Amino acid sequence: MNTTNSAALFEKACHVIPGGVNSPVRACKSVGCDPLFVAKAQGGTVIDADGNEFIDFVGSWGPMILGHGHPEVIKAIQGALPDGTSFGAPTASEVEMAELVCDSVPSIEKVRFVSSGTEATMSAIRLARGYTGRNMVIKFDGCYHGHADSFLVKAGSGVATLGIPGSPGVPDDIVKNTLSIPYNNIEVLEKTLRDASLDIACVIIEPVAGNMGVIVPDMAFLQKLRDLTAELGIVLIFDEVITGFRLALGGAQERFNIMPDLTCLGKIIGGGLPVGAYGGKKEIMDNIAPDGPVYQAGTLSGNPLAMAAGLAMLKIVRRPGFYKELEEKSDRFAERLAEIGAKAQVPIVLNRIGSMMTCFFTDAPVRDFDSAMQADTDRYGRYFREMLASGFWLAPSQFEALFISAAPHPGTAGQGPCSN
Ligand code: HOZ
Repeated sequence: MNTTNSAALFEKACHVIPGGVNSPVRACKSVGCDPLFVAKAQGGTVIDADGNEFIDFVGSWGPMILGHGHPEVIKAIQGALPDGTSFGAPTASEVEMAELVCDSVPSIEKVRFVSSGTEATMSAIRLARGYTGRNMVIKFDGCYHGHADSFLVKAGSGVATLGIPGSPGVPDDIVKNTLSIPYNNIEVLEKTLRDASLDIACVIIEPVAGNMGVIVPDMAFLQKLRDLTAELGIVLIFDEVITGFRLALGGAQERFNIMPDLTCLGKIIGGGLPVGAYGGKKEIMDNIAPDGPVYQAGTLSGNPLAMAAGLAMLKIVRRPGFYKELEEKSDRFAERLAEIGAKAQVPIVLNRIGSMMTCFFTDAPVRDFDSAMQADTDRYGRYFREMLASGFWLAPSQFEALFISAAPHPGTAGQGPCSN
């Protein structure tokens, strides 16, 4: 594969951008190669700066559930463009978008838009602290909630991929208010939440972990978490930045029928443009300024182009049959992957729910951060490089998810779900 242009761009980038990339996992360090630079993407295909074509299973780390450049999303952005790109004032489109989100996600009664998933999670814990008057945040080992100070304790995603224990620059005074406990462990959960000395404001969890590879929680664990937090007056936050509008229209909470108090969203709701959101019960959301004293703001929040893209995306995924068709497509893909894995005669555990999955190179079940970390990351690196050479664009880390999109497979004439 000719990668001359990508190599030259990376060389130039390293002089002016730390590590040559604007987000660490993109550097491909853990899979033993340099990054390819993307020139464009269309449907289920990504094309690099040298003209190499790949079938895309990253989908920009989750947002591109329709594939790239869906005509209705592009048309919506083009339609909004002549009217202006930012006003810093309310618009009709953000009201329509808020109505669609409240209507789609069962536990959300009111929603505030921000510009990224990180902003959504950091705002949600501030709100939970303001609402309860308590300080401590409980998270789970290997879950990743963006890069705000409070969350960089035993975090997944790039922090796990690069083997970084935490991060310099995060004051001890902040980290002491975050406690990370094992995912899927009911005993530790109950003991921790019942410890009154901890002054717990909230528990934040990925209701399906996607940042230590995909790990589906035991339903008994998730239900216990809901029951205990309700009993103890602790705010339960679902970080559905990945799972929102991915596992069902109403996200993991709809799929599992377990409702959090607050939900964080991102990725898919922006239709490929930068949008995050946090929402939940009116009683809690009404504490946000200007209605209440918990301050949170943003010049580009509810940006008109991003709202246009998000609205177009949500209107498509809300069409009848969208998630059923995506599920069936993902079933077929996972079956094929399992067959190939069986033939390869290497230890593989495939964790999957809906259109998100991870192939772990290990022979033991992967149900928490410790078991995920047992996976053979060198083997994943070899697998990644061989798949890339064969035309498959995968996440450059064992500790991420593979996403199936609704875009038609390249080379097939068929339409994706609800493409009309
Ligand atoms: N949440 C994504 C990782 N699972 C973000 C990718 C990145 O860090 O760039």
